Amino acid sequence: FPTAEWWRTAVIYQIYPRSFADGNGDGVGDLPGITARLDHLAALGVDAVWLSPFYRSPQRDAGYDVADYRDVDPLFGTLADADALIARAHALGLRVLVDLVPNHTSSQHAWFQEALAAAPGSPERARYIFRDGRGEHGELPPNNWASIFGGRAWTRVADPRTGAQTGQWYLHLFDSSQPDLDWTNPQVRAEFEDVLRFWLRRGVDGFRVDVAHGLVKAEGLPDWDGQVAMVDGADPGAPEDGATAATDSGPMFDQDGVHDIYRAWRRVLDEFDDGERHARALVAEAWVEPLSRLARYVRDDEMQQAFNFSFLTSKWDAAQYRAVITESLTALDAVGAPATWVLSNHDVVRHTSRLGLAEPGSRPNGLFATDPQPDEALGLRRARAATLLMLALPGSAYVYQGEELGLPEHTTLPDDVREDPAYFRTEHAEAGRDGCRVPLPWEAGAPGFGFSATGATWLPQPSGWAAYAADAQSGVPGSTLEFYRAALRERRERGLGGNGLAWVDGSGPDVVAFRTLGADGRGLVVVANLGSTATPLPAGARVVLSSAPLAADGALPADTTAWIEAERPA
Ligand code: ISL
Repeated sequence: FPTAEWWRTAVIYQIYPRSFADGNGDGVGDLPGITARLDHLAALGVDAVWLSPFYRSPQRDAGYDVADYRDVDPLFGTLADADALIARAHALGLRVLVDLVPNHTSSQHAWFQEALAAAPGSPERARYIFRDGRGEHGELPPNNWASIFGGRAWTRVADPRTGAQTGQWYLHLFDSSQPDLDWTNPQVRAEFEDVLRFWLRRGVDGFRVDVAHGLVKAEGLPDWDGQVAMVDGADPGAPEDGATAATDSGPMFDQDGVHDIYRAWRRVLDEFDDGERHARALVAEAWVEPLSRLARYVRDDEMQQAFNFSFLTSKWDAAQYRAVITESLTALDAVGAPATWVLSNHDVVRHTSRLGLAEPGSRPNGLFATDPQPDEALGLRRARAATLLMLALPGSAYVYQGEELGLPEHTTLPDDVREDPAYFRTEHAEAGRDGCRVPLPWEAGAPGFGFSATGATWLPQPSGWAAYAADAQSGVPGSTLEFYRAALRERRERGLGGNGLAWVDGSGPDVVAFRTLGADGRGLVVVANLGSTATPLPAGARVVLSSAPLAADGALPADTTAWIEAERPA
């Protein structure tokens, strides 16, 4: 591996294990399935993979409900399979990040089972957030907090002495099967530091930290009347120039005390530094605004990266893109951390579909069959344009599995196959996130498009997905897969991502244009046309890559990005 700070410019590919590839034919993806398909990722040209949780879990929230942090769920394989995956990835030059879920455990975790059996005030209960209820008989929840998945954030338990449902309440920011840990408890801190060491010893290169902004709650758990939302959609009240608005994240998120936890984790990772401090990375999943607040998670003695969701939640609007990019670079430069860019993940509507909606920010948490259907051709065109823009930006970029195939959201899932707790807890007001979690199509002609040898898939795939299959696109000029491969190859060869950018003006309000410089000293001009009419490129422009063919007269069509060789270094 070339540098200790590989993550500064890395392209990191998110694997959602249950939907990537199935090795044992049961219709659910697994670790051996992933290992067998890692060549696809090496050929794609990414630097690292991040695996969503594969730990022992009752799968009430697709593995984000962990019952044992030191074991692999039988659904996904064994610890030996995890070791084999890590070894194969490293042999291919891919770093491996694993997901860590520290905000809550599964209710099936041994600690929570012990807590249920123990008395109020016991050390067992003190690892979680148990409180007496309000009201004369404790029949009202301790405060008014709502779960991010809908419904209240508290569940009442049985009194362990009588067995009657008259006991204390426990806090769960997510599903009731995901009780929140109490991070003021030193046992909790010690346990997770040990879990980090467990996976570091197995060779992982770092961790994506789930709900990193949620671990510490405001003292006294005060009532709050603000809105919790799973994903912030385009805020209708946001300023037109697109700058992200400061939001009050409430007493459950982004408390100052959370940073001590990450400073301690940083020291744990440094124990494994092999003389290359910072080679092992921590990545915060933190929906925190404004970006100057997010930047606090990536100070030098904390994490290396934080997902910057402002790009994902941006409208298809050049002014907003420019504002988001400027604001991101400014906030992160101030702390010496790389910017990160994300367009999709397992929690949001795939950007191919999102960008084909009349209002790209609407319904971030899943689409119903009854919603206005996205224009898939337009969405894919914009998705490719957004990707080419993203891959030239300074910093690190994330690719969610299937994005390289141009996969759209599954917008017509039958309701009876949905599994996301958000669908149930909102009483179907939210469709939930299943539509972006559909098993990948690998082979156009095989049952289940080659996801598993038996053709089984845990969620149904749309019948039209043969055209998206990896083997149908591989080697086909102009396919989305070949487009991603070309862009990633070019990014790598030039060493893009490590330098800043300089805005290029003069192309009109609907164009985002900038110059940047590769590590090889070659300059690149990036022009993204987010408007509805073609825009001319500079005379004699040498186009390195474009997200769609140029017009006959050489102009850059609507919803298209081009990379142009810069005559002079940027
Ligand atoms: O906190 C939020 C808004 O302020 C949410 O957006 C939250 O950060 C997000 O829902 C967290 O998602 C992660 O944790 C969940 C899990 O269901 C998701 O899949 C995961 O990405 C609970 O573990």
